[in-house]
Amino acid sequence: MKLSNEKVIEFEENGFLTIPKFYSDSIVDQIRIAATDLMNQPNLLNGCTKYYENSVINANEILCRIENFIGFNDFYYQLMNDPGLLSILEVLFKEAPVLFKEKINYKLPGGNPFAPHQDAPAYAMFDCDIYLTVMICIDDSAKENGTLAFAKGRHKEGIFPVGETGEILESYTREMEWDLISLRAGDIMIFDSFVPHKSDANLSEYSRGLIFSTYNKISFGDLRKDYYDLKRKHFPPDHERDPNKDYSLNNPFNLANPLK
Ligand SMILES: O=C(O)CCC(=O)C(=O)O
Repeated sequence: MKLSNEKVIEFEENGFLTIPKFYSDSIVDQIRIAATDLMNQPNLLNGCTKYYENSVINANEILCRIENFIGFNDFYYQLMNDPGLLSILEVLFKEAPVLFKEKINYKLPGGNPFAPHQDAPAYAMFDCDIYLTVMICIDDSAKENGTLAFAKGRHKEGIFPVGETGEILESYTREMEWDLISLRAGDIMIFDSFVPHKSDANLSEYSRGLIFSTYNKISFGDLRKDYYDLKRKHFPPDHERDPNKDYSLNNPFNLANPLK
């Protein structure tokens, strides 16, 4: 698929763009099966990383996110390195992209909100100028199940001041106009690392699974392994944690997240 000039302009003006029905129903089925498969994987030392949250509707601990899984799942490796997808990112970057990180946010019923944030401060340990994230909808994503809202056009203002969990200060978010983005399974959205975004809790009975694959420009190098080595050290999954350490505050690897 070739990105039209209108889409490129939309992206430059808003900090994001959407492409409806990027994946066919049969690919969406495969994406969903692979996501369920990962969800059911046991927590292994040095395996893919699972993070949990406390449900907002009952006392349960529920799976929030899986990261660092393409080494364990060839289907997702191919999906995220698909030449058609990479060629779209190349138009936006004006040079070739390389995968930086990947995650699935399952947002199961009871999943928490995400505070308003920009992604750029979460990747500030590297000196890339910008990152692009492709968000793939596994499920329909709407207000009821906690879809994302974006502050259109506010990606042009650099990094906003943040509090101790990495959330943009309320004195700034209050002034922003938030565009709630409803999407269908199979749609994709691409956004840059400076556009502020947030999401509400999932108070519905339907999951809101979204896959996020983030890329940097190849001229900054292939940083994925370095990123995940650092992340494992500073924000390991539960079963690899030091029980005497607090990982929650001022941690770029746990920025504006509801993760435990
Ligand atoms: O999944 C969501 O609701 C929010 C995603 C997000 O902004 C993040 O993971 O940083």
